[in-house]
Amino acid sequence: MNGEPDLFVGGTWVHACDGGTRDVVNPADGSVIATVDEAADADARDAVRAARAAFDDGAWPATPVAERAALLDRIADLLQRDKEELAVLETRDTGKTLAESRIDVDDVTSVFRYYAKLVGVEADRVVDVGDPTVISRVVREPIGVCVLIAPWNYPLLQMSWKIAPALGAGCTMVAKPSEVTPLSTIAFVHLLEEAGVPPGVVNLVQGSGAVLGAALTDNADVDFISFTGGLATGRTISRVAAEHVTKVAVELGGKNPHIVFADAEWESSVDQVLTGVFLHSGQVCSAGTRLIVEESIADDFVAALVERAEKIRMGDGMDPASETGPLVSEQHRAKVEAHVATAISEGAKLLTGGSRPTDPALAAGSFYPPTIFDGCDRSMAIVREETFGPILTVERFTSEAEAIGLGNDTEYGLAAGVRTSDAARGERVVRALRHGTVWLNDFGYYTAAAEWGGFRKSGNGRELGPTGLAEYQEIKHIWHNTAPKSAGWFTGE
Ligand code: TXE
Repeated sequence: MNGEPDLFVGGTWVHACDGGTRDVVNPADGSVIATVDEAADADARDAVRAARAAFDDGAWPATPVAERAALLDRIADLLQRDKEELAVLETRDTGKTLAESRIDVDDVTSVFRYYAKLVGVEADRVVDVGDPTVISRVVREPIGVCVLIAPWNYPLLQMSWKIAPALGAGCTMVAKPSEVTPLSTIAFVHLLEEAGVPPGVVNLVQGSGAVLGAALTDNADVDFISFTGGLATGRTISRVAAEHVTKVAVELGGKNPHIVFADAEWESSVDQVLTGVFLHSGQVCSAGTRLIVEESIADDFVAALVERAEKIRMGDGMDPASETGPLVSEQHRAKVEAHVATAISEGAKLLTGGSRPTDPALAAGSFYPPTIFDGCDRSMAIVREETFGPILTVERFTSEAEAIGLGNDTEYGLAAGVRTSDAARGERVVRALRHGTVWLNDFGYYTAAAEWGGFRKSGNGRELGPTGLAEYQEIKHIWHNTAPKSAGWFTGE
């Protein structure tokens, strides 16, 4: 960063082989906050080779579980020691508020602590095969060389959801953060080095997916790819990896319904629908972007939302008065604006927002205000496609079956919320929704111990929880006969 090498290959910090660099921009004011090395294809290939060598010839895959767990705990300690520094980097790079970045570092810490405990207790399985001379065991082994590709909305958090279980399982890896937001990951890899991660176990390259994609994903030396990002990229990676039959887990965002029944508790429902969609300016894969509200309360509910949305304070994430920051980049704001224009042309009724803020203090940043559209339906792109911005659409229903139908009427399936004071109905609806996480009378929360991932086009595989560790493990069945004897099938006569 700023002259220091930023690529970490085989335990050494190096510059890009072709001298490439990229300016990193603070989206709150458009200023360049750092210049980092931008890897070339050859750098990514070196990184995969280093990870391969560390897996095939290094000690890490067979390091005792207790040592791996101790390393994860040390990483958690260092995260807390450097919490403020990491949070500031994250805020300046992504635009999110400092309060949110601090929460991210705490969450990341809890993920390392969780896997530090879990790797020690996940036991092998002994299977009874009906023959007392046979000891049959099912054991878990590290899957091998992992490529970890993260997006820009939660750079440190998304990468840690991958690195923690990968390290815990005994894998080696190449991490590639988004080229838009590499800073916290670079700082984090310095922490991993300090914590004692052996050379070659974690390698880091940053740069454009288009340039590095082939080396990282179309590569027979890679055993597993964990990707979080957009649907189009997830499809490409899955297709390319299939050529090598490489295992892939992808988390590809969502178009998440938040269903509000007329009997829902009013204050918390208004508040959480608002937070669920406008937190981090809607740049959240599980953002509740589709409000599906019972007709009898819809007008009043939407009016209350508009009133609250117009009071949200936008500003630089470093300013404690800011409740939400800018979009991550000018390029991303252009995408959001294009979606809004299409929504208006398709007949959605704009209630608030819908154009850049006029406050001169926000003019240099890529800010976009909370925006609400009423009168929406599935024929509209704004209801079907992920915008990844502060846009809420409103659809109405009159029966429970209709609410469930609308909630499932999406090609995605990452997350959903249901709000009702009728417990039996709550249970019926959460079970009927085809989404990876469903919140009942709450929204947006997760824990390291519970799986996270999508149904349908929101992806496959899971992060967090025991399944998040299992993704990084191969399963081996060991059949051991303690009293060897002939099979007796071919008689030899
Ligand atoms: O994502 P990309 P983008 C959605 C959101 C957003 C859209 C596009 O709707 O507007 O995706 O965002 C790397 N081989 N989400 O273009 O391209 C890339 O460098 C290997 C949802 O920023 O998918 C980055 O590190 N890697 C999401 C990562 O993929 C490649 C969070 C994600 O970038 C690659 C972010 C390739 N061919 C955006 N091409 C979520 N699920 O939370 C790109 N990359």
